[in-house]
Amino acid sequence: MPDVIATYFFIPDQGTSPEQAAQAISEEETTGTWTDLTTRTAYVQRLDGSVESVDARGDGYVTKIHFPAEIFEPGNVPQYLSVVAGNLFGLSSLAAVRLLDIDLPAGLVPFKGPKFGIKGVRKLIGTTRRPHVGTIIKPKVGLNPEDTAAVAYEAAMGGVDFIKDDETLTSQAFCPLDERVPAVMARLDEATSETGRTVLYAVNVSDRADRIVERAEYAIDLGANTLMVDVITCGFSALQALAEAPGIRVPIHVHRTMHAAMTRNPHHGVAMRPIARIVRMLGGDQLHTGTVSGKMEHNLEELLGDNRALTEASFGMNAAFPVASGGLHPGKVHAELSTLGTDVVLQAGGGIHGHPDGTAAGARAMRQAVDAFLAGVGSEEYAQDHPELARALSKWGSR
Ligand code: RUB
Ligand code: CA
Repeated sequence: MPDVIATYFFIPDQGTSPEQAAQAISEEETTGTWTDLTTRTAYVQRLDGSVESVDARGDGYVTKIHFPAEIFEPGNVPQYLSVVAGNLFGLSSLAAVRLLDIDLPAGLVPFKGPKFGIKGVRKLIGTTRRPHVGTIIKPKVGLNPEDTAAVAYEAAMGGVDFIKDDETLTSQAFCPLDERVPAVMARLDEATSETGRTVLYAVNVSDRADRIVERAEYAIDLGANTLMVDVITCGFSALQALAEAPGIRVPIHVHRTMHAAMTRNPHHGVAMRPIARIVRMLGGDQLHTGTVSGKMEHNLEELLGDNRALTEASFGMNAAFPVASGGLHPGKVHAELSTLGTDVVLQAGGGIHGHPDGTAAGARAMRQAVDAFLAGVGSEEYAQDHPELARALSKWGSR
């Protein structure tokens, strides 16, 4: 089997050469440690890592390291991460180190990928090419089940394709899942009978490892047509457990709350790219990768590459749907779509529920902004005969 190749940015500690620093990663994560070993026998040495390249970049260096495939237990992603994203982050020979990307051979990808992905989710909604518009129910916590359902109904009537719980809402006493899901689904059924359109509602089933599948199956029994998981706080294994559970045949929307603790520092941590690759492999149908113009810090080149990692041909897997979310409103739709393309879910929480005329008008304004983009018309011009868009632009501006 070909090797695993991992790419890192790093800054060596003072007194360590770039080559020594890269070698330290290779040794720590394969057969070495801080000193020579009498136990590193000849047959063990076939599992040595090797440094393919070290190149200067910006304030530091980029290295590609080969890890023999045999070190990895096929299918065990926590173990993969212990190698390529393990002890190396604490090595004192490196002042900083960031995992940029991983390249796995086919033998280490015995995963099916997204069950639905872009094509499957589009099929459920009945769209072919246009971007999807989603909303996060806001406030993120506090609404009771009945009011949550009323907000969902308004959003559906306004034209969203997708509605989701926020990352901090699971099953607290003020809005328990067993009351929320039936309430929301009943109101969405009402909306469907009035509009003929299907809307997905992603229920946040994030929970401890031994309960998450049961919670997801329960949500589906209550009518959930999509699930959401906070993949960093729950762990990649939680996503895999959901995606592979035989009773779970609905899309899985993957939120990445806490990711920025790893991804944001350009010198140290784990970039979004390996996270995106793993989420797709393990069966995430939709994944947050960030926005061009929203409220969260991002690096444009990385964002575009992360979306490509979700959508490009890879081990025969379906493409996962990139989700742009965080600080979006109708005035930002043009910037998002012109940079990210139309295979994207644009999500707005505040940018829909903060509309001066309420949620339904906010949803309409987002859809109108998308329609304006697809028609090749500027949003200001389109707003002249679309009052909801006009009201949104007058509150938030047109960029
Ligand atoms: C956005 C929101 C999401 C962000 C997280 O709300 O609630 O949690 O998408 O960021 P709003 P990211 O639309 O009101 O800003 O998608 O970058 O992980
Ligand atoms: Ca949120």
